[in-house]
Amino acid sequence: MSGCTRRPPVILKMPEFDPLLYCLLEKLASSWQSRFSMARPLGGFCPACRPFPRKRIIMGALLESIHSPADLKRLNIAQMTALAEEIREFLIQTLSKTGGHLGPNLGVVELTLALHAVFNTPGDKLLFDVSHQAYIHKILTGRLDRMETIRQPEGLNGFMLRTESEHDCYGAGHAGTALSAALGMAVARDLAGGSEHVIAVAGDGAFTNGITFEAMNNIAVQTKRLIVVLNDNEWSIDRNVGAIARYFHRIVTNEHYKNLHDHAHRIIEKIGGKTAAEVARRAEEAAKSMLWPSILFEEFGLQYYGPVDGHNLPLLIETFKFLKAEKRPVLLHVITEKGHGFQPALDHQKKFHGLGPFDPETGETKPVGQPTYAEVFANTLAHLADQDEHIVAITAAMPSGTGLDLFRLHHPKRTFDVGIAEEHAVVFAAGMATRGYRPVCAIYSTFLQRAFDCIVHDVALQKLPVVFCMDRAGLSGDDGPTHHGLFDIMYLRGIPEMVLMAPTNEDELADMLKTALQLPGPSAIRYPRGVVAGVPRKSEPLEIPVGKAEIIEDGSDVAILGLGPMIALATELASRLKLDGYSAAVINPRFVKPLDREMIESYASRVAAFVTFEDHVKMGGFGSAVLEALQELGSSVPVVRIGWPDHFIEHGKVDALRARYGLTVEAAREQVLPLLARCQRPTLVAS
Ligand SMILES: Cc1ncc(C[n+]2csc(CCOP(=O)(O)OP(=O)(O)O)c2C)c(N)n1
Repeated sequence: MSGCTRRPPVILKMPEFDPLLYCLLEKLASSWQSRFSMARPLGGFCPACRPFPRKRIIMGALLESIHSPADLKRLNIAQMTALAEEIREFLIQTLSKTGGHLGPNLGVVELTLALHAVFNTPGDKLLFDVSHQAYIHKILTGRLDRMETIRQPEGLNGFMLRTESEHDCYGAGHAGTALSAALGMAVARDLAGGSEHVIAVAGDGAFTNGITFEAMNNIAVQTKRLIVVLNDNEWSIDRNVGAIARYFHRIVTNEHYKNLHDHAHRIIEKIGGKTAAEVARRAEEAAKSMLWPSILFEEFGLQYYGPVDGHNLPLLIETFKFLKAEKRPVLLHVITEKGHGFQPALDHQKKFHGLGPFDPETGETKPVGQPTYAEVFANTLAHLADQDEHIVAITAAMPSGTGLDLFRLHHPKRTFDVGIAEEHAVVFAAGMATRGYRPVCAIYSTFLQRAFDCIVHDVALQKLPVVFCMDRAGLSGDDGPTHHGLFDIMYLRGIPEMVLMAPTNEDELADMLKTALQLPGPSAIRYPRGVVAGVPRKSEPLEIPVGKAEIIEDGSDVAILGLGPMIALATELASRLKLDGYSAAVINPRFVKPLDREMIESYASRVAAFVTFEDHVKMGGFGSAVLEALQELGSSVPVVRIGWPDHFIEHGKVDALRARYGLTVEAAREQVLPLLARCQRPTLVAS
């Protein structure tokens, strides 16, 4: 069992993939006083070693010595290879406590080491698409000692942030931006007469995104020097989809690839001990031998190199040295394995894309107990689709996140994963709706932002009955500002024809889905990340009257409206105000649009104040809708709006951030009490 745990500095190369032989040799090597380690062949371990046994060392000696990319550059190849293993170990250990994007980062350890060994950030500009795979970049650029704070309150962000380090030249979190931003930097450099290199690393998933192709359409026209690295692991979060993914797959599985790769490998092996000029010549030879005609990229004007083994550090380093001197835009196709070196991540690719804390030995996570809103949504939709063959479900590369992989089990032919292509997803839905189908677009609130114009122009303007199911509406917590779903009310509320709902619990989510699917025009339902409220469920969802709020409790001093799960705060505030001697109404608005104006009018004539709670920015949100309605009704009853301020909210724990920004019962009470005291006598005096 101990055969897989050694990671000392001298590297032996294994010619063939044979896990059993590998482990035997490794055991032998370890008995030679740990002087040797071997580059593990791609994927898999011998049966005796599963699951991957590891001696838990938080930080190896090499890793400890890395405080900046300059420290990395002082290491030789053997040390860098050993460092790669130390980094893997460190990532597994650290993320087992913090959670995070383990699989993507394990896949780019060698790639990131090679990039930092060859290029010089912050002078050279290194961009990662989405940047969920930038943990190694963070480690190498002076953030090693803070890695254990990643995604934790006050800690490092899980993505690249321009404010976090001078080495983070571009922030991201949404997919498809790296090539455009890199081109912008390259063109800015050209205009300013600079000489820095610009390198964009983007996954094969990012190449399903329109913006990536919009950038490719421009690269060769705009600059002569830009390096694009296609990090191809055949996975998005789920398996990558579409023609581009198939195209990449065909390149990689082509029989010539292996021959070319072996040839390049031999050349690189022979480089050791040569003069600088000879090294350069050999590197060029190696890179050229990786030239493989790719009509797609060549037509875009990018010189294509690859595919190369993304876990072969010497090969990557020599290739980047060669590409650095290229005087035309290039694309290097790198083949990596998501989760490389950690068997549980290889066995469960989707789960290890991004996850919470896990057992570092087995990869197991704690069961969540309650179902999630995503699961309730998907199961309800599957049930409704059993009764209506026109219901179809669309996801933009998030079948597991949105729950649609559950729907797909029941209705595989009516499930469409279109890749990371939110705009296309919406227009595709519009097209299906024109032909009598009832498309449901399951897209996270934050990613639907991409498709705003398509919702307006293609869906709403044509009054098409597309339903938008927005998971992760509200604060997303650990992921931070790129992923908080805090703007959807603001961007949907102003669209004519739109019906916008927010359920307070899972049973109401099912009712709203049923209701939405009966509507003649567009609608949207926003619901939060995570597990449901845990209320009893009806056996059949019921339609609810459109534009009608639910009065949970009547009252005459103050009307408290809690949108969606924020109803819990509304109920609690009502209890507190009752203790203060006030009569508080608790209202579940259900609809942001159309707003229940009758209800608002009726309370406006009775109460001294309204309070609105929403997990959304205040500006343009639900409280603003109430204010507008009151103004149009000619009422001057004040509204205390509790929501997120005009400020990008950092990552952290939801409760702590709510407390910091005043989304609490206490904060609401402090604001409303003076209004009640001024306008209304307490109806009850608490003893
Ligand atoms: C616009 C947008 N839609 C969806 C996502 C969710 N998402 C995050 S990473 C990812 C997959 C990216 O795949 P790839 O680019 O191949 O990178 P890998 O994780 O495989 O390294 C997706 C769909 C996102 N970040 N942005």
